Amino acid sequence: MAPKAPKNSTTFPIYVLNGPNLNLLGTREPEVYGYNTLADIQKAVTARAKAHGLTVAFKQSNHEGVLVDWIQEARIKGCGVILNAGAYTHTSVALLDACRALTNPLIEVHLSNPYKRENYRRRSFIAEAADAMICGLGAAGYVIAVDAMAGLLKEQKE
Ligand code: CA2
Repeated sequence: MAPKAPKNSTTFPIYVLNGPNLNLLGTREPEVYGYNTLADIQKAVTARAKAHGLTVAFKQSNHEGVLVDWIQEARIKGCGVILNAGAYTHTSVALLDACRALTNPLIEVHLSNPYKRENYRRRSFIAEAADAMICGLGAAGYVIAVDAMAGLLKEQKE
């Protein structure tokens, strides 16, 4: 029998997962992605989670399989997932399948607004599994996602 995902958000972290090239944030294309580095975002997200009494497991990988592994890990060891899958958003059925197996809340985040950009960015595989999507707000979108996650986790407990 599949292990039941934990609901206890005071014990289990929110997994904040970042996909390919997001390690380059703050170094190039600031007009699209802003001036914040991923380390800045991690700091802001961790502080906001703390204010809600929550913790964060913040990770980035350029590798699809590693992201699949972390989503699977979050299913067992996390209370929810905030995912910016980067370009894999638009291509990865493997990430969609992993996300579909989640039983805790999933919020998709994008720094830019993919709907204002190239046509190929309009399709999100992640969106088919996500409870919510936040895009176009830059780094603030991650912090808003933490607030939203706190709300969803509170609803779960009620
Ligand atoms: O807007 C987002 O957050 C994206 O997920 C970012 C992805 C892009 O492929 C998605 O369509 C939307 C790309 C992340 C690349 O980040 C870079 C940051 C600085 C320099 C170069 C790339």
